[in-house]
Amino acid sequence: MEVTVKQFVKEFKQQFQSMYAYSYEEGSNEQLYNALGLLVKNYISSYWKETREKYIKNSVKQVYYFSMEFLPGRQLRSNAYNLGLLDVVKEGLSELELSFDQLAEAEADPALGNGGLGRLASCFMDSLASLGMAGNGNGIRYQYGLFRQKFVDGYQVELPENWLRYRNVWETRNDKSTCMVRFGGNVWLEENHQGHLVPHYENTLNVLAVPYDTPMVGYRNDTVNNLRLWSAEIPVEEEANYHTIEETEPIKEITQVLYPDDSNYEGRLLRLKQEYFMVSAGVQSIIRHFRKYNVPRKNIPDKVAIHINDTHPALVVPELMRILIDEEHLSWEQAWEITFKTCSYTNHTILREALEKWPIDMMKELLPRIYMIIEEINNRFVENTLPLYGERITWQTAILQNGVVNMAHLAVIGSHSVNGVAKLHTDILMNDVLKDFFELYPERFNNKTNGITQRRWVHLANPELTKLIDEKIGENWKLTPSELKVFKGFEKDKDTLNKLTDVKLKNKKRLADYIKEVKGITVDPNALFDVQIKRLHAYKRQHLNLLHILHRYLEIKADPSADYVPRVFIFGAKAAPSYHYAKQIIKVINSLADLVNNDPDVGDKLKIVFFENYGVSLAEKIIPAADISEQISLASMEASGTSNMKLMANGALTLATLDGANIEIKDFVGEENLFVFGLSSKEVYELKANQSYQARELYESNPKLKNVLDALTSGTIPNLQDEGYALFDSLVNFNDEYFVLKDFASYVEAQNKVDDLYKDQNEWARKSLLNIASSAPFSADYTIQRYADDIWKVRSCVEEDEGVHLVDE
Ligand code: 6GP
Repeated sequence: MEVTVKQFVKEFKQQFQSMYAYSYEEGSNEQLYNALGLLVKNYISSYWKETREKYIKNSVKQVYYFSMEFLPGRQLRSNAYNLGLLDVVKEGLSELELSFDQLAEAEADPALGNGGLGRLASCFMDSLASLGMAGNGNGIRYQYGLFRQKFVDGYQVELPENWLRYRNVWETRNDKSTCMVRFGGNVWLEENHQGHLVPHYENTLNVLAVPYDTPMVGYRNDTVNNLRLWSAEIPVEEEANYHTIEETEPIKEITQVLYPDDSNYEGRLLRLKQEYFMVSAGVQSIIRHFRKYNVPRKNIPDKVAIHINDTHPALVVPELMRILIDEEHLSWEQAWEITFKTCSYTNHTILREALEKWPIDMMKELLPRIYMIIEEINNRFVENTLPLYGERITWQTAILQNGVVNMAHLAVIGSHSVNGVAKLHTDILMNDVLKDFFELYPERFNNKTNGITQRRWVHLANPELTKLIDEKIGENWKLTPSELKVFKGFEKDKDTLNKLTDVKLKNKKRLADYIKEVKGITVDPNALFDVQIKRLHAYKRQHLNLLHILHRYLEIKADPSADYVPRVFIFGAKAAPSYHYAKQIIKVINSLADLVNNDPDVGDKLKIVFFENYGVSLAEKIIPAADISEQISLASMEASGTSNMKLMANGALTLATLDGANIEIKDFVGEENLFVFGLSSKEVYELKANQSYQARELYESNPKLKNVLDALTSGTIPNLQDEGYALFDSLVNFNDEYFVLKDFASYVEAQNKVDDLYKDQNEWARKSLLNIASSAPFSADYTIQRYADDIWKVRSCVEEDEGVHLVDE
C-alpha cells in the first residue's frame, strides 16, 4: 500500500493525540505502541472490508480453521511488513526520534496456545491470506493465555498471563454477530405440525458468544482475512437473573483460561464446555454467513470447508448435524451428506493420553442434544460396518466405547479427509494408531507435512540473512519460495560463506547480549550455540540432552585440557503444570546450569542457558542465532516438529533422530548435511513388541553412561531435592520408557562429530547455506496449497501477478 513518510508522520501524531490528548513526546512505549497499532489497523481496515465483500460478491468457498489454540505472536511488525509499510513506519518514527523496535517490544505476545499445534494454526492463517485464499480462523479469546513461566530456585512456577491488560489494538468486538450457546438442562423431541421432530429445551444455561475479529494480513496482495475468537458473556436479556458475582462464574470461566496442556486431558468438564462453546458459536456463524450466498443448503460443501484441528473441535460434526436437522429441518441423510463433505480432520499426535475421550455421562449432562446426535451417528455407523467388517473392527472403531465418547473416532467418521502432519506420522496413523479406520476408509487418509511462514521466521526474524539472500539471488524467493534453491549455487563461493558466517555471528552477539541482560550469564558469541526449544515432554527427550551435557562436564572435570569446542546449550520449554516429571527435568537442568556456569575449570567450554517463558517472541530472538537444532525425540513419537523447520531455514544444522519431519529435512538437504543418530522408528516398534529392552543392562555395561547416571544422585549437581533420583529411577529402575539410554551412545558420538565439523568454519558455513537453500519445501505456503488442492478444494482469489505465487516446489 502507498503511504508516504510525511503522511505517516502526520497521521501518527494525530492518532496519538486523539487517543491520549497530549503530544506523542510525552507518551510511554505502551501508549506509543497502541497509537501505532491502531494507525496500522486503520490502514488495514479498507482491505479487510474489501476482501470480505469480494468473497461474498463472488460466492467464494471459505475455509474455516477450527482450533482451540492460536499462537500468532506479536502482530505489529508482521502486519506492517505484509502491507508493505514497514520501512515507511520505521523511517517515520525515526524522524520523530522514536525507535520502531522499542515500540514493537511493548506489544503483548498472545499465548493462546500450548505449542506446535497452535503455532501451526497461525502460520496457516498467514499463508492462507498470503495466497489470497478465503481462510478464516475460529477459536477462543482466552482472557488469560498459557501461564507465564518463572524459575524460582530452578523450579518452574506458573503465573497468570494477563495479555489483555493494556488492550488489544488488533481486535474488533463485533456485537452484530453474537450467537447463543446452550448447555445442560432437559431436551425432548416433539413432532411439530409439519411432522418434523423438533427439540424442546428447558432449564438450559444460555451463554452469549461474542466474537472478536482480528485481521490476518496477506503478503503484499491486498487480502485481509479474519481470525474470529469467541468470548463468553451473560446474555443481556438474562442479566436480571444473576444476583451475585459467584452466580456469573459458570459463564465467565468458559473463556477465562487456556487449558495448559498439550498431551493430557484430565478432570475436565470446563474443557469440554470450552470446546462446545467455540464449536457451536463457530458453526452457527458459518451457517448465518452462508445464507448471504443465496445458494441451496445442499451446496454448503461447495461453499464451506470446516477444518478440525486435532480432536478438540470434533463436536463440529454433531453440531453441524444439529443445526441442519433441528434448525434447517433437513433429513438425517441430507444433513449427514453435507456434514461429512464439509468437515476434514488433522491428527497432531500419537500420544495415547492426548487422544480425547469424554465420559458419556458428562457429555449427556452437559450437551444432551449433542449426545443424542452422537448416539445416532454411532448407531448408524455400527449398523453399516458390522455386516461388512465384523465385530472386532466395528467395536474397535465405534464412537461410543466402554462409557466414553472417543473423539478421534467421531472426527474420522464425520470427515471426508484425515491427515497426519509428516510422512512418517501419517504412516503411523495408517498402520498403527488409526489402522482399523484405514481398513474401512483408505481413501480418506492423506499426508500433509507441516510448514512454517518464512515471512515471520526468516524475513522478519533474520533481516541480515534475508538481505544476504536478496543480494545473492534477488528477491523473487520471497514470493516464490522454491527459488531459494538458487542459493545452493553459492555453496563454494567464499564471499557468500564469509558473509553468512558474519550474519550468524552478529545474530549470536545480539543473543549473547540478551542472555547477559535477562540471565546475567556471559557467553562467548564464538562458541557453538546449541538450541532445543519446544514443550517439555519426556518423549522430546530434553533429558537426553541433559545427560550429554553432564557427560561433557564430567569429561572436562576429569581432563580440563580436553579438546571440546566451546558450546552454549540453550533451552526454552514450558512444562504442563501437572506434569511432575517434566518439571523435575527443568529443575535438574537449571541446577546443572548453576554448577557448570560457575565452575572455573569449565570456563567458556560449556554454558547452559535455560530461558524463562518460552514463546513466539523469544523464539524469534533465539532461532536466527542457532548453530545446532536439537530434534532428538524418540523416533515415532514426534508427529512432525516445526522448530526443526524454522531453525533449518535460519541456517542451523539439525541434530536429529529419524522422527517426524526430520526425515523429510534429511531427504531434502542430504544426509551429509545434518547429523542423524539413534533408533529408527521401525527399531523402536520392534523393541517395544519383543519387550527385550533392559535399560539396567546398559547402565551396568557402559561405564561412561553409568558415570553420568550416578552423577544424578551422587550430590555432584547442587541444590537438588529428589529430582536427580526421580530421573535416575525412571531411566534405570523403571526401564526408560523413551529409550534415552539406548540412544545415548550414538547421541554422544553425533555430538562429537558436531564439534569436529565446527572446527572447520568454512565447511560449516557451506552446510549451513545448503540447509537454508533446501528449506523452501517447508514453507507453509506449499503446505496450504496442498490442503487447498486436496482437501478444501479452494483457490486463490488474487490475480497471478499479485502476492505469493507457487510455481513449483
Ligand atoms: C504438535 C506435535 O507434537 C508436533 O510434532 C507438530 O509439529 C505440531 O503439533 C503441529 O502439527 N501437537 C500438539 O501441539 C498437540 O497439542 C494434540 O497435539
